Amino acid sequence: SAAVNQTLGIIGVPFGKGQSKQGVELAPDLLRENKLREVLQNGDERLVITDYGNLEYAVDERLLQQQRQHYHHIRNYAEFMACNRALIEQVQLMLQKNSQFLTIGGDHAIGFGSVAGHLQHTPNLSLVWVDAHADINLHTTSQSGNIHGMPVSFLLQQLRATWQHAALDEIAPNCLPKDQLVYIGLRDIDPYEAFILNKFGIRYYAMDSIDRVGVPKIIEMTLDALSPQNKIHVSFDIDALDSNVAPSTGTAVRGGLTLREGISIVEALRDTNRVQGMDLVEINPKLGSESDVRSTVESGLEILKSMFGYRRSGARHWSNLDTGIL
Ligand code: EXY
Ligand code: MN
Ligand code: MN
Ligand code: MN
Repeated sequence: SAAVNQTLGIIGVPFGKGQSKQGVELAPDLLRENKLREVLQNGDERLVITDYGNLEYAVDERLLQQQRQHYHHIRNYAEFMACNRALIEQVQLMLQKNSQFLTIGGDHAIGFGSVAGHLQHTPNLSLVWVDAHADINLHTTSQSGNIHGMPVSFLLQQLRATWQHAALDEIAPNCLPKDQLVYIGLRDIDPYEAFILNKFGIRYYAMDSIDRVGVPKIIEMTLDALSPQNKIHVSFDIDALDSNVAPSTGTAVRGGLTLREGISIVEALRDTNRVQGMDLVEINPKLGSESDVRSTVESGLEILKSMFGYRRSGARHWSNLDTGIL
């Protein structure tokens, strides 16, 4: 069924302090330069796109104090919180004015604010996290100290207590129930992350399950698991794709999704008509050759256009099509 007057808000979040490689903060503007808007629009006049530019934020003394007192052993806690606090507000603003939103990172640390903002607007939300990684470390389990490996732990009721000094109930009181999260594409899970996933019975479809049953079955199981009334948030880490189609990313892992599998996943989710928010994160144009960057950006745009406009089976929305030819 065709969407009627879809409105899409876009926010760029040039945040790269969730990890330590320079360049990921350049992705929002690079995607814009590569015709993000035109690609999403895809000639459909009923899709109204508003680009809200790049998110700005300011660190305050309270966050610096939390960092010094409780979170000094992980990197850039204060910046992370300041950025996500602003993003939580921005997402709610976008959803007041638009039927859908797209958050462009930046690294995956912004997945916290994007989903948390979504949850404040729409408490009955389901989350599909498409990634090579589980991003569910706690500050006490992370080996790297990189917060882009932790955002999911800020979202789940059951893990929130481990961030007890972060005042999460003030900025994002609504959390995600663990049964409304599904991961797809995992292939690099830390030992403590595996422990957490299994302890809470969190549903995850790692690459080996995709090998066994294929994407259509994975999607079927995913949708069976999620509440059918819920809106859906899709957080898409470009490193879910195989590094041959998305090489320019900070924590590439071989053996990932083909571009077709990635597109299939996104198309199937889109066809539920329940996707209300999406993130695309971790594209790093400073990594790899020029052609690596080009193919990574192209893959990212393919994923986005399948979510918001284009159909491989042929567009049915061309309102300005001259049908007088026949
Ligand atoms: N699990 C590793 C860590 O916590 O450092 C690697 C995380 C990579 C996270 C990328 C964004 O998905
Ligand atoms: Mn300490
Ligand atoms: Mn990630
Ligand atoms: Mn990842």
